[in-house]
Amino acid sequence: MYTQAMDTQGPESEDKTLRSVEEFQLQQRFDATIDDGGFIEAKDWMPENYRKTLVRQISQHAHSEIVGMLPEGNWITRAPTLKRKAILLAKVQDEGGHGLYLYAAAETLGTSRDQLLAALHSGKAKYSSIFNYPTLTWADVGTIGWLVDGAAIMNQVPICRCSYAPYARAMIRICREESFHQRQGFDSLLVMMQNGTEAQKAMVQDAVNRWWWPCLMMFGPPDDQSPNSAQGMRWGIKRVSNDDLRQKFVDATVEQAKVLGVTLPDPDLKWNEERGHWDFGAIDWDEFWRVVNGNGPCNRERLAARVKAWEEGAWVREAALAHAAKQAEREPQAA
Ligand code: FAQ
Repeated sequence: MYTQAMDTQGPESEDKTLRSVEEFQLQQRFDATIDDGGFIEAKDWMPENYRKTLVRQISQHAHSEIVGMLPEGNWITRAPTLKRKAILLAKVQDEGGHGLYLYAAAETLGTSRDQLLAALHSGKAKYSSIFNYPTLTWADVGTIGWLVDGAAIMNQVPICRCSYAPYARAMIRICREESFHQRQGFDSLLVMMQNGTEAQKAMVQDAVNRWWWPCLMMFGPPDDQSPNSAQGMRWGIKRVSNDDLRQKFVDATVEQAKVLGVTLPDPDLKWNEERGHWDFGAIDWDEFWRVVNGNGPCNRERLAARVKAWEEGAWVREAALAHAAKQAEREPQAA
């Protein structure tokens, strides 16, 4: 029960105290759910910073998916066979679908899709650094599947247990599809490495050389330089740290590289018996921040492509709205 003292304090202060006591209880319930490893639904009370953090991360993730359609989309018309073209088309469409699930998950937190996209188009919102690198040859497409989707899965599987249930649910389906993406990329490279000409093998090695380090950067800055990690882990949004995920990715990929017959471009890559992990060389964090801050090889091109697609799609949005308005007009008559 609220205290008697509040009865003597007049309506304004009473409201304030009531609100704070209620809020305190809501916060306690929220903390207990998080501590028990439970899930928060869209209708549940949540602290404002939890909401903001989720909108930030989920929308960045959604933007990454749709900007991520561009580097591979660049090769749809030039895929070497009908089979590879069909696979690539399906993969790029999947990435578009992932963007839509994620925008829908972000919208449940009270931010509209128009607001989210406006932040992307103005350059205010971030998306994954990896999609600011060019796809120079066909081997880049296979390498993106193998390494970029491989890194994405490593990061995304723990998000299937994220404390925000709509995000966790979206991730389950996304991870299943990403796993097909990774396999098709590996398969495409394996065919070239096993049956290809010397020039094709060299093309694969060159692609791996260019994508390896940017892939390691995908996991974000080192833990001790990651401002969002501690709170993200506390809230169960992040389940595994940036550095731990990066290490897991290196450990898994070294073995896959052996099967493919490619060399990973790191002279410091060495098995560490004591740690039970592969040691790897220093990452160029200056390059990472340059790319994140808009100065990577393709940042301007990627953003321009998204803005163009948005502007050229205006008539579709207008037509859909006009159709919905007409239907709404007809419905009462039908009733
Ligand atoms: N690129 O404090 P932290 C895919 C930013 S999907 C750009 O460690 P946090 C599928 C970070 O936002 C790939 N910015 O941040 C696909 C923060 O800035 P802010 C995307 C980055 O959030 C495959 C600042 O640095 N996946 O590939 C990057 O705790 C093939 C400090 O960092 C996701 O988004 C980066 N790489 O951890 C599609 C997964 N790293 O916001 C097409 C969900 C960090 O404070 C083709 N996201 N930053 O201004 C996450 O797991 C996390 O957000 C991290 C970053 C791990 C990315």
